[in-house]
Amino acid sequence: IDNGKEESEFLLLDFTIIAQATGNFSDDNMLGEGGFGPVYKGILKGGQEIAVKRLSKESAQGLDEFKNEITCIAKLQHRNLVKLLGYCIQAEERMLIYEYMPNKSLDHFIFDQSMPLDWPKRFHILNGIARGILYLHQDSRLRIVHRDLKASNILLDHDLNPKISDFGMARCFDGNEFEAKTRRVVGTYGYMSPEYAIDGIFSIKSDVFSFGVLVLEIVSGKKNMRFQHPDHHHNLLGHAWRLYKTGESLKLIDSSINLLNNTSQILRSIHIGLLCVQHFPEDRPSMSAMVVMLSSDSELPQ
Ligand code: ACK
Repeated sequence: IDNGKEESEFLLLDFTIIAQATGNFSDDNMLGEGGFGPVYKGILKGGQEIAVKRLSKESAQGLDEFKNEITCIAKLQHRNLVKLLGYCIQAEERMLIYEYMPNKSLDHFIFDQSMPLDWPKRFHILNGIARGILYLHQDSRLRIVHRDLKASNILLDHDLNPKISDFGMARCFDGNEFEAKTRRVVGTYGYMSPEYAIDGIFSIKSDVFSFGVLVLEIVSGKKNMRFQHPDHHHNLLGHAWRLYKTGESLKLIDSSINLLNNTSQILRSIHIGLLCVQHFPEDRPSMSAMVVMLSSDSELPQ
């Protein structure tokens, strides 16, 4: 794999070292089941904590995603992307080794009411996610469309800094390519833009849509049901509009948190979410505009 880096920048790990680090892939060390196989926690001899994604042997599709993830992410480095430390290809084994993220995924924080995030933390997380996506979309050599941005793919470090993970479905576009069409629509309903879910057309603007869903989920604490159940069509969107239009219903978000200090930022975030989930991709803003809006202290744009 030509990753444009010296191989020595990676931990090129031997199977036996990873087996040792993860207690022989014991169930106790299993963090969960990922897109292409189980993920384990491990500790290297020097004390470094790692997360190991182990490709299930039977999945041929997984092998493509595995290769894709290495070629895509190996070139990238940003504080809001989970760092790939190395990989292992030995006999039948295929593994990816990542920095360990102790606070797991954002999913737990937004939808588990027992761990509510305060507003400054929520805004910090939104900002970090936006910066991570902007980096993917604006890399000088490549435009990278993640294609599966969702709360369970945003991992949190010690200080609850968000990092984007799971590049198995990412696609790298060269300088002249802006959108692509696929017959194999992969990703997650609820976060997929209409043009991608229906026609298989994806671009950076389909990531912007998924980001918009994430923003609305983080602000409202509600999971998007769009496309999952036709009866709940526009469930989150309707909720967001109500929150946006009636200052009164902002209290619904979380009455225990002092909203006064955060109201304009909350409204601005909902506004951003709604801009990003517009039906037509050309109407959606770019991530650079979103990063500027999220970090601005000015009042909500008219
Ligand atoms: O939501 P989680 O707790 O966070 O469950 C999933 C599971 O593995 C399957 O993807 C967790 N996971 C994935 N990568 C990492 C990582 N680098 N550090 C910590 N946990 C991880 C993810």
